Amino acid sequence: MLLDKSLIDGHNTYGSALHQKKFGLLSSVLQDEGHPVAAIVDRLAAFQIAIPSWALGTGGTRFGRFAGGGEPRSLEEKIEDVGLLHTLNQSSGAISLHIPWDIPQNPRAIQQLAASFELKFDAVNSNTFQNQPDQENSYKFGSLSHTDKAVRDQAIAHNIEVIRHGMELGSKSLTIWLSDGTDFPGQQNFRRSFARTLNSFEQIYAQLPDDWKVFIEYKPYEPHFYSTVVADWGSSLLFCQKLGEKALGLVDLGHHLPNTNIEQIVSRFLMEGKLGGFHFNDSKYGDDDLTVGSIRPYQLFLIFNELVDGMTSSEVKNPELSWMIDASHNVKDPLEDLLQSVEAIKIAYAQALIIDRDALEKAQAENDATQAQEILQHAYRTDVRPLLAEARLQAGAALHPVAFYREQKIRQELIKQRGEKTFATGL
Ligand code: PSV
Ligand code: MN
Repeated sequence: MLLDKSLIDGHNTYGSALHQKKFGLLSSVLQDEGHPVAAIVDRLAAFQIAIPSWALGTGGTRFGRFAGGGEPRSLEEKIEDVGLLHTLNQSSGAISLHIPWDIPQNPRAIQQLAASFELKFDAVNSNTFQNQPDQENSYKFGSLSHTDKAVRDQAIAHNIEVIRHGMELGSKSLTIWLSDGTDFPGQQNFRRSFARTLNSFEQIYAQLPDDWKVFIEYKPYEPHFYSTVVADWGSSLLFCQKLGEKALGLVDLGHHLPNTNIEQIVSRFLMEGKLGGFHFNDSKYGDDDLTVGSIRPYQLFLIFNELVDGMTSSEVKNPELSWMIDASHNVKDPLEDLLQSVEAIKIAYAQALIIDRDALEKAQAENDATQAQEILQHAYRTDVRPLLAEARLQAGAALHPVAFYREQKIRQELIKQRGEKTFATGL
């Protein structure tokens, strides 16, 4: 769906006076505190977060799926939806595809379509967690870690095929989430499963183009409930260290056991120059894939504190990161949900940018835990939303993307175009 930009101008003109008042007040306070407001706004405007192709339709659970209307029916429509998001917020300038859910039939045309919305292709994702109808060997007992070489070879070939699809589109990275694991003690030998997986990863790694990276995503459980081959950041880091410099860890916020200190994991990965990127989402209990920032916004802020610290410290040598969302659920309009997720990520980033780092370092040197908390929470409790709105305004996006989406009845329009009962490929 193509949006008439003059509608955005109208929306922005209407909201402009109130925005200027809020932005003016915040700018003057931040400037008094010594923050370079214009530079912060520029950094926020430049920050892009990739949208997962599988989150554009309504998610489901193993008990059911309540599809909404107007879901994208093809890869082309998924790209159009991400284009729409990007037009609304100018912060969603990339899409992350999942193969075989999103096989591009005509890569040139797909690339042109994406370029028409100023979209790039972020990491391509392989899928050896589901059997495909025409597939010879089953992944019931694993894929890259399988005891049977024929199954491993099939899974390796799939990953290489995904790299090929990515190359055709201009993607520069492959994300491997390996669901392999066991459900019962004794089912497999941990050491041998690891060795088989490493060997499979090595064969995939050998096929990576020079300017590509591979992200190794970890997850403690699900679909298997006793053990997972790449269960945690330690296993991911171990594989990455053995594979070489193009292999980097991927942190999916939902892939941790309750109360794990994710910000410390982020710091450790950065310290080793081994952080590849993120799958942002939020959760209360497990891998809930809820809207980013909806449950634990303080944790998200603490993660960004580590990221800003790592990205600005001369001691840290980490490649550029891939910022991606991995969320989807039953009850919200997926496009509204994604707008909220992007906003939450940028809020955490903006808050982390206004932490008084010199003062924090001093408090740490003096073991002043009270002062350290004052400093962090002063930044966290600052309402930075006018900075984000200003960044959007300067970039030509909508001042209030969700409100605009509703004013313009965009979902209703998509339903008119695509129908009430449509089905996006994905989980
Ligand atoms: C697995 O839970 C995961 O986080 C992986 O990133 C998959 O690619 C994605 O969700 C979609 O199933
Ligand atoms: Mn993920």
